[in-house]
Amino acid sequence: MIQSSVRPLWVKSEIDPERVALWDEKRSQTFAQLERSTSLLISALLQYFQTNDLHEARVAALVSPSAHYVSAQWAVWRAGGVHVPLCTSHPLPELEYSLRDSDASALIYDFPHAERARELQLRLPDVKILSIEEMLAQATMGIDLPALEITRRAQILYTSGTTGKPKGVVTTHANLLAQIQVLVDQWGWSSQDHTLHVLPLHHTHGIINVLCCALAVGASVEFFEKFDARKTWERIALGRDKRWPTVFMAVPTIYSKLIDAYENASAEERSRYSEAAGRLRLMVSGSAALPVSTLKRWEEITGQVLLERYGMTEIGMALSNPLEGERRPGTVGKPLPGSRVRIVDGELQVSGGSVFLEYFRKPQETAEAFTEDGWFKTGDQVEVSADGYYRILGRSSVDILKTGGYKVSALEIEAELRVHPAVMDAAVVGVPDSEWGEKVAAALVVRAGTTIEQVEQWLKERLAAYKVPRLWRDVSELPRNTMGKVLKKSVLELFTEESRTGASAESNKSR
Ligand code: MLC
Ligand code: AMP
Repeated sequence: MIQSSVRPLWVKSEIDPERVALWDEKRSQTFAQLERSTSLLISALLQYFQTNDLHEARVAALVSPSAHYVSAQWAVWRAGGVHVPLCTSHPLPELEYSLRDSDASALIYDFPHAERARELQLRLPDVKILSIEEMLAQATMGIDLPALEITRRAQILYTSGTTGKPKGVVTTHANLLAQIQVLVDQWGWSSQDHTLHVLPLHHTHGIINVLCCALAVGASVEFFEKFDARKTWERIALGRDKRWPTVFMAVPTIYSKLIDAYENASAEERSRYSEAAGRLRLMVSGSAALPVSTLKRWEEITGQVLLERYGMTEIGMALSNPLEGERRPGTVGKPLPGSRVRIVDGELQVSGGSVFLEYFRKPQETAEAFTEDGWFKTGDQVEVSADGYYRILGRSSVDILKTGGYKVSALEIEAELRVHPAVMDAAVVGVPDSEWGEKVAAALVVRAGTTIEQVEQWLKERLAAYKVPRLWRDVSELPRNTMGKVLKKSVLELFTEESRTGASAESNKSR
């Protein structure tokens, strides 16, 4: 299959170009406007690189949730490149790591991130930094589009694993097509849908399940710069230009924050919110386990039974409760068409067209992630009921945590902490938490004269905010077994003990 227009190949060709595709907090954009800016960016990109095809060169993007984000994404794809979306709130070392690891040739940025882009340029002089506003102003229309086979690499997303630094998950256009098509069909997306987009745009949930599925069918997407519970409720309760949201997707922490904001609202507001939320046609939860108490409370206040599903950056979505039929609390439903699943020693394994190609330039890690007969090993422990509903029991590795829907690696955080000259030893665990799923917690052995606050501040400049521990313990030594291995269960008890007794010593902080 070869794509002929500038639209990605999963965007239906019959969509009326005059339909509104995107809203951000200031303005709207039709599909025709989006295609025009995409064409300009393609022409600018090909001109900068003096080529008629980017041939899978990696082009990173540091762009706010906006029409600019989407036109950059479409342009990189259509010019034959690999899109590497970066997190706009990450500190410099995380951004630098993604640029280096993906061996990016260019970085597209928008105006709010100009300073960041300049700082990155100093660290990476070989990466071309391209202002999206300048590209749009200077480029001219009229380009020969490269022929694009769907087996080409399209996207790299960074995901934490059990080993070291995050790995780049490479998906092809064919993978993306498979991931999008199944959700469009199974969740009944149509051009009449309008979705509020509150998720980050450097992970698969926000990119594929919300943004791409909506645009694929001509539905519209309304971006929020950042999730805010009160703002989201108000937007749900207010039509904008006759647009009422019909679909909403989020991680469990977001539903929990929405419930809190609802409980704190006035009686008049609560009644408006309940009435409006009841009108949406679909509300989905995923990326982490949805507590049954959250599902039940959400149903009480909105009348909506959240559709819970299960997925992973490497495989897209594999299991889902149904659009029609029983959504069983505490389960993630049944295999989606196109995903084959099996359980081996309690672990879920998946194969099918949605499964990624490789970890970028990591053949060994890629080989280790698959069985000999080609099934992807998810690392999730599951069980299945007699009538086929799957339940996620937890991760096989204690070192992979989920906090606010973000996957983080305890080993990555420990390794970074050990770089600090005053940290002699460090152990990181996930402490169960009703709002965040897990809170990242660190037990440290630090040299006298250095405080936990100093280490925390230092870490914030190096790691993404969601990786920085929220709970800390200052200890004289870490619990170890006779072989010298850190006992993570005992480390966890340091924190659960703290929450049981409410004890909070001077140097042991919780937030
Ligand atoms: C922030 N805070 C945290 C925290 N993050 N506390 C504990 N643990 C965390 N992880 C605290 C801050 O310190 C601050 O405290 C307060 O919460 C608000 O901070 P914030 O940065 O404004 O948080 P907020 O924007 O509200 O972030 C919450 C969130 C965000 C849920 C919106 O975490 C988020 O967008 N998560 C989605 C991640 C996602 O898309 N995952 C999908 C991966 S793909 P104070 O005291 O200063 O107020 C995948 C595959 C699949 O998983 O299946 O989908
Ligand atoms: P990521 O690597 O960020 O794509 O996260 C994927 C992981 O999120 C999966 O391996 C699961 O551990 C977890 N996950 C996703 N959806 C669910 C869900 N509905 N319930 C429990 N865990 C989930």
